[in-house]
Amino acid sequence: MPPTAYLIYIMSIQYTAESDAMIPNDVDVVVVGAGFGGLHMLYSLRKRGFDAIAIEAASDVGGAWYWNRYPGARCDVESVAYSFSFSPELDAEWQWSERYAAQPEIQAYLRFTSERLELRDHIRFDTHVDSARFDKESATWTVACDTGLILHARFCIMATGPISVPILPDIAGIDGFEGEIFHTARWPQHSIDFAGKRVGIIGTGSSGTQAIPEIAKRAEHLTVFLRTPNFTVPARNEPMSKERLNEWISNRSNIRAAMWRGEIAGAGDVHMPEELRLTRITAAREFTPEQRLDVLNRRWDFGGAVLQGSFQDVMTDEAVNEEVAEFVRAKIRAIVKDPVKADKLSPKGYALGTKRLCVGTDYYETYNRDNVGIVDVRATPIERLTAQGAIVDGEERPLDILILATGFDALTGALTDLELTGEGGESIRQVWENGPHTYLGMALTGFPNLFLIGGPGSPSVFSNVVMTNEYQVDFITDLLVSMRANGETRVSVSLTDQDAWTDKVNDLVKSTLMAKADSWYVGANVPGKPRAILAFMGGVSAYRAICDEVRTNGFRGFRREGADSAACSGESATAS
Ligand code: NA7
Repeated sequence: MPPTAYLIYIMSIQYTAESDAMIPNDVDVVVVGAGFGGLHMLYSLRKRGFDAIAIEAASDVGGAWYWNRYPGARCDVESVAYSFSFSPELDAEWQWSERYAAQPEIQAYLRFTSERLELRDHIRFDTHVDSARFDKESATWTVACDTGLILHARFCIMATGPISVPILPDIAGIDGFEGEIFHTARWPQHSIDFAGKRVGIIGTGSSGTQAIPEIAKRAEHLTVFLRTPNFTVPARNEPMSKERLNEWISNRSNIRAAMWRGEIAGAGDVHMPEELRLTRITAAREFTPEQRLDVLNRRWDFGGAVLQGSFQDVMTDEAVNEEVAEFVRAKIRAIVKDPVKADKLSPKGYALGTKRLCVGTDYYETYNRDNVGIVDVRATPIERLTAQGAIVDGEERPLDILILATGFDALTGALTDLELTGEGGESIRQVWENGPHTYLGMALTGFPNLFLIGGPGSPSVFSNVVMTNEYQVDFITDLLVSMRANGETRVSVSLTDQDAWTDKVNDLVKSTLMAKADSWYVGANVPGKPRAILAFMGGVSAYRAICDEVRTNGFRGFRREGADSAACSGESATAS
């Protein structure tokens, strides 16, 4: 062995031996990820006596809220709704300061949660899971990490988050650019000095839309390289008023119940007047044109993503959707003074909401600043990057900083990126070659004892993910508790049940406008990714009803076996 290789070998042994001394190698459950889903999963299992640990690639808790710390990063679900509901202690001891929480406050909330619930000693930070392999004989998972840590666990739970793998644009010359480059989803811990800098930003989804107004305030000049303009609605964020806080505290169990019934989405409507909220269950044709305009104006003024739910048929009726879309375009024309810029910013060619509606603050207003310009990269693409800037239309535009707000390999990326191998030796990458297949969005055939939280086939990004995650955590915990009580060691799902669920997920999108747009919701933003709807569109209420029914019928569809393989349970979900 050459001396350097030997040194690296020794160092890795010492590192593993020292750093992992406190972590047992054989545990009941490995939870991958310490964001909202992973933290709650860890707590829930440990509370019920399981020996569970979490592995987290970042240096702290937070998941997406650890990494996405770009200027302006803020949640588009209202803070009170974007909180855990399972813990009276957390409810009592934490107060949100704004209607929509910014990234630092959400990360602080998750740090507080991890401390208050005494979870931190059970999380291995700065550790990336490279592979997880199921061993048929022992019915255990072997989880291998980049630090050399290897864990053997009965169950493996992937709480890896729907938006955790950023994607980079394929631009010629990017490696030779000598300025600074940042991806919004890998933002550095230190603050970045934009003063006097010429900044470029690629991407105008939720991340770009939030970052642009903040960076424009500080930079000498900001060039927005715009490919597809998005529909952006004003957040109308504000400090949390005493009245709203009190209303939430005194009424939160009712509000949460209404969220579970699907009556409140949590994306702006928590404190919305009842009669305005109810328009979302009424077809647009039930209103006169004047009434419809009034509803749209009131919802626009109220702020948040509530415009998408203005009427029951916004996402299913093209004409209704176009009326709402044109309402937003009229707002853009009214706000943006330069008509050329306004036209460039006006979304066309796809229905509102089929690409995620962006919720911003002063987004369109920012384009009235003299220091903000737009390059329409469909008309004039970035030909290449040079050491000092970008060549567009044959001319070099000097740049000191380039920001990539270019999105994620959403929902599946975090799973297909690692070597996740099932009982037959096939990787998840192979079995999802034509799109993700799951049972209830929580389990998949050929991968016994593996569960997903917030993954494909669950309501995930079409819901308040905190709520959906909570439900899945409860479901999985109950299943594991029940298995332990019965002495069962292995749980799997059949291909028939998985196919039936996947068909249901795919069928739901067919009657909506969502199927027609090229969005990350259908994997269209990643070259080569199979086109398939990535999440369950039926809503949290329907999802919960289906899973409750499965649960009360002995976790139907989950085939459970004892150590001696004698005891089996969980008839097929499609058997009845
Ligand atoms: P998104 O919503 O996927 O937005 C990515 C943006 O980057 C979008 O405007 C893309 O344009 C643009 N993009 C990507 N690649 C390129 C290239 N090569 N050239 C020009 N423009 C490009 O990601 P976000 O991070 O903003 O938001 C993701 C979710 O995180 C969000 O919905 C919230 O749930 C939180 P395109 O539309 O593809 O033409």
